[in-house]
Amino acid sequence: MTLLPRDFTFDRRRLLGGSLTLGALTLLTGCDVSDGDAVQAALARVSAWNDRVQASLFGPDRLAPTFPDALAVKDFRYNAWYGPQDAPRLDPATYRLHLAGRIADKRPWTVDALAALPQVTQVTRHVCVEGWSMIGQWSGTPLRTFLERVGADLTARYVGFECADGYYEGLDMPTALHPQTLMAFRLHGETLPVRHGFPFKLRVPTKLGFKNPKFVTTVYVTDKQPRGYWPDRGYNWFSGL
Ligand SMILES: Nc1nc2c(c(=O)[nH]1)N[C@H]1C(S)=C(S)[C@@H](COP(=O)(O)O)O[C@H]1N2
Ligand SMILES: [Mo]
Repeated sequence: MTLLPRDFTFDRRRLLGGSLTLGALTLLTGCDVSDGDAVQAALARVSAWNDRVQASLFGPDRLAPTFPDALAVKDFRYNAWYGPQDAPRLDPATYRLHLAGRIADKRPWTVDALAALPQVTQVTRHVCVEGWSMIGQWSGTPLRTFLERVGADLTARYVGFECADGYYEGLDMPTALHPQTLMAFRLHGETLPVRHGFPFKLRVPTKLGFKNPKFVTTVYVTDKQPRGYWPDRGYNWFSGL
């Protein structure tokens, strides 16, 4: 397949996301920009439209670019709405990953059991909506392998995640089953550092950084679109790259 140059992403996002002026919005939606609720409702409709267009533009099998190991940054940048010293410190002895929703075997998983799953390594670019990106090397288990192992209903529409810091996110099932979507246990060959999400983060290279939840404590399968921490604060839910 041909990989599109990165500029394409930004042009497309500008086209789909940022190019509507208030005047155009008024024309499109017929609402007055001084009417706050109507503007919010109209923006929500444009955002939902964005999600639908993106879902149809990004085939579920489209692969994110991968890079040589030498380009992976060792001291990976940290991000959350709080400082790294406040990142939740999950105890590997007592940690359990809880399973909920449309999953046949809901027995909780220990860190050791997770670590025994088959793992792959990939070098991909993480793109944060705040304006930085970085190439990293993550190792872990394809989420698909895990979902199959626990008897998740793969015909359901979404997989949701809850995190130890109160963060929450969700993926559409095609993205959850995408071959590059990993439960990442290692960063640059080492156990995932606390600030980067120990014991694991979802590494989703076809999505913006905020759709990569860290410190995951619950995975659930559902037909109802899971809410997301940043989507609840105005970002697009789909946020494909
Ligand atoms: N639990 C949790 N996951 C999270 C976040 C967070 O604040 N809490 N921030 C998201 C955002 S916006 C980014 S850019 C990445 C940052 O991951 P990193 O610290 O490993 O670079 O984590 C994502 N996942
Ligand atoms: Mo981010």
